[in-house]
Amino acid sequence: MASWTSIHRGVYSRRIASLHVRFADEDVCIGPPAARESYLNIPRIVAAAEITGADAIHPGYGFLAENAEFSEICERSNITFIGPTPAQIRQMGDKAMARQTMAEVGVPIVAGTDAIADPAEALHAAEGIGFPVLIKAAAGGGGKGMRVAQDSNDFARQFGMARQEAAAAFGDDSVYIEKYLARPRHVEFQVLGDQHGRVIHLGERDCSVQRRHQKLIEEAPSPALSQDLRERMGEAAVRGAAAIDYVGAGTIEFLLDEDGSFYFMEMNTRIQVEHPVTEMATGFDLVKEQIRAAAGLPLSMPDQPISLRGHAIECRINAEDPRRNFAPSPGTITTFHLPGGPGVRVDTHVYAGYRVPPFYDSLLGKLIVHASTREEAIMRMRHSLASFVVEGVHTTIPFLQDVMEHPGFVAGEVDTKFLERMMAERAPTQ
Ligand code: MV4
Repeated sequence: MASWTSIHRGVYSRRIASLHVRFADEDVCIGPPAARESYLNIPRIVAAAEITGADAIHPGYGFLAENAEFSEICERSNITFIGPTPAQIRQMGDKAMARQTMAEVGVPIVAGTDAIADPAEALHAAEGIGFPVLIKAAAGGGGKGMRVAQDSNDFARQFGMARQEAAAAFGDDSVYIEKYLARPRHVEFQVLGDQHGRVIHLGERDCSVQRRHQKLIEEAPSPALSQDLRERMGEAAVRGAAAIDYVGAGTIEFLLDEDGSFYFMEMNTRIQVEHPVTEMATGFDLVKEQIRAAAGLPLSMPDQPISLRGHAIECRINAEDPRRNFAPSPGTITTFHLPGGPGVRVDTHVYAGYRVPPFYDSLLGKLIVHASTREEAIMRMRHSLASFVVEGVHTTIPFLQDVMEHPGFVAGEVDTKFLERMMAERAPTQ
């Protein structure tokens, strides 16, 4: 077992490799399976580019995609990093600094603080904001290193824990405080910038259906936005990205409160797993735009607001057992039958005979459907999930089918607590 970049030369069997490796003209072994020794090992990735004479690296959406040092080393090695500059990655990687940057250009942020170290000062700030508050790691993101403090008695303990967890997870104990919103939606805007000073947005995705900060289902447009709100949020997203002269594909994540207020949460300086729903609903190829931007070409969209057409939904198909608390289910896939038909897209790296390794994220593929209305998209998704056959490993398909039948999902009434509620409803029958 070894790890490959999609350029490979070599002595290793390609028979069991991922599809992108099998389709590649060349491939290079970059080390053993442990990510730290391969996919996260910067010298090995740069060496693979040098061996093959690659002039650019697309970092994907994991591993080194938001690593400023990696983008800097690429730059210094005369390899184009297909993504933003090291400075842009850094400015958004520090979540407390990102909040400040957004506030300066008038993007709404949740009531809160800058990075704060002194417990007494922090308690005073929390009392000013009003409980409950959320203590977040400045170096965090995606839900890591977050603690809720319910009241002032609880605060010192949660503040201490948050700092400890942040230090352990990120080697940086900086934290900041925000007012805790109880049931927000996760609504994120796709932005694109080029090297000629143009920054645009391509509408939003609703990613409220999450479990333990892992997204399971994403859709575009969000069933929660009016056209007026979409325009105001989109304008804020562009203002935020333009504030750092952003180049490439990025995402501005917002929390959308029950009363229709929206607040900047964080910016992801990479293409995201869920980008296909935006591609389906806009008709644009986001990876092509990333490559154009990195090459210094202008974005290819005409100079007019981009509208979302119809409705797109993505389901993430993971090798996990939903009946065993989503435990990873590695092993050999024996049957792999894909759904098809109009408005159906599957992005995957696997096939029958492929062995799902136990070392990485359990994503097997993404099933994306597009239709003229949300109702039709849901029907198309139900039919596609029913004709998606995976044998040999457990998958999240049956669980996704249950979500597609849930009255709350069908009504578009999803927030970040939706799955928790749905699983509590089901618990007695399991
Ligand atoms: C919040 C919040 C409520 N209030 N911030 C989770 C991931 C990280 N990016 C920030 N997160 C949250 N920040 C305030 N002020 C609730 C969450 C949150 C959440 C956000 C989006 C999607 C799912 C979530 C699940 C739990 C908590």
